[in-house]
Amino acid sequence: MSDGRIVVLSGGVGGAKLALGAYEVLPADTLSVIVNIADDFVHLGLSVSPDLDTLLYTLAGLNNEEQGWGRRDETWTFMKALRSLGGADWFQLGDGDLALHVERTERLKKGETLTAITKHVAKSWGIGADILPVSDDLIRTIVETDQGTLSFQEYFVGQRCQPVLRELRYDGAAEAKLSAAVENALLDKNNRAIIIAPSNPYLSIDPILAVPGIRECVRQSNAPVVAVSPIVGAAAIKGPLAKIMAELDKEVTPATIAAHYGALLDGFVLDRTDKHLKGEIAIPTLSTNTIMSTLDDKKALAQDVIRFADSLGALSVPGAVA
Ligand code: FO1
Repeated sequence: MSDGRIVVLSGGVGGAKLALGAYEVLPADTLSVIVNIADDFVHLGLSVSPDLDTLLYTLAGLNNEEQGWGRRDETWTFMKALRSLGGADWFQLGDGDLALHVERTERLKKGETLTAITKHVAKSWGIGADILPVSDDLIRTIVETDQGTLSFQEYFVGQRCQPVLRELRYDGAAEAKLSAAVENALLDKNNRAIIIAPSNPYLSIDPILAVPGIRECVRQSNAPVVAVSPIVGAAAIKGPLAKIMAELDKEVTPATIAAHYGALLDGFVLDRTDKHLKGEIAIPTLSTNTIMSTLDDKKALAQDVIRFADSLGALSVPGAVA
C-alpha cells in the first residue's frame, strides 16, 4: 500500500471499529480520523466527549467491547458513592473514564483546545494516528421528538432512543470553524482516500459535514471518497439507525444511505448480503463483509475499502486504464 494518508470521518462504535481496522493495516502516522463532537456535553461539571473517547479507547486497546463505550475492566466506586448521595446516575462514569473527563475539563479551563487535549491523550496512550475533533467550537445535536426537545444524551442514554424522532438539529455547527488540523488533513495532496465510516449518518456524520467548508475541502481533495453502509439488509448493525430512518420516513436500505451522501461520494461499500442492491446505486460499489465482529474482520474491511478507493483513484487519473 502506498504511503498516502487515509482520512476517516467517524462517530460511534461502527466508526471506531473501522478506524481500528485501518490503524492496524496502515503504516504508523498515515491515518487521520475526523471525529463527531455533537454528542459532547457537560455532565456533573465535566466535559464529556463520547465519540472521541470511544475512538481513543478503541485505538489504545482500552475499550469495553461488549458495552460499546467506556473502558474495559472498569470499576464503579465513584458511581456507587455518587448514588449514596442522591447524585445523577443516569449517565454512568467509570472510575478510569472519570480521569479522562477530569483531565479534559481541567485543560479546557486552562484554555487548551479540544484538538490539543485529544492529541495529548492519544500520545499518552501510544496512539500513532491523528484523532481530530472536527472543530474546537461547541456543536450540540438537539433531538426534536414526540416528547419535546431533548439534548442528545437525554435522548440516547436518558430515554434510550425510545421517543419518536421528528427532527435533528446541530446547534453551533453553522458558526463552528473547521480546525486547522482537519483542514490540513483533508487538503493534504498526498491523500489516498477519504472514508466515511459505517457510523450513523444522521447522528455522527451529518454533524461533521454540517461544519462550513468541510464539503468544499472534501471536494478539493483529489482523494476518492468512499462510504461504508451502516445498514445491512433492512437493519442497522447497531444502535437506533433503522428506527430513526423509519421515523424520518426513509426506506431502511443501503441505497438511502448512498443517496444521503449524494455527490460527495465516488464509491459505496455494501455488505455482501446486499450485493443484489448494486443496481440501485448510481456510483461504483463494492460488496464485501462489513460485519466487524473480530479484529480480522475490521482489518479486512479496512483493506477492502482502501483497495476499492485505490481502484477509483486510478480511474480518475487522466489516461488511466479504464
Ligand atoms: N451510553 C449509555 O447507554 N449509558 C451510559 O451510561 C453511558 C455513559 C457514557 C460515559 C462516557 C462516554 O464517553 C459514553 C457513555 N455512553 C453511555 C455512550 C454514549 O452515550 C454514546 O457512546 C454516544 O454518545 C453515542 O455514540
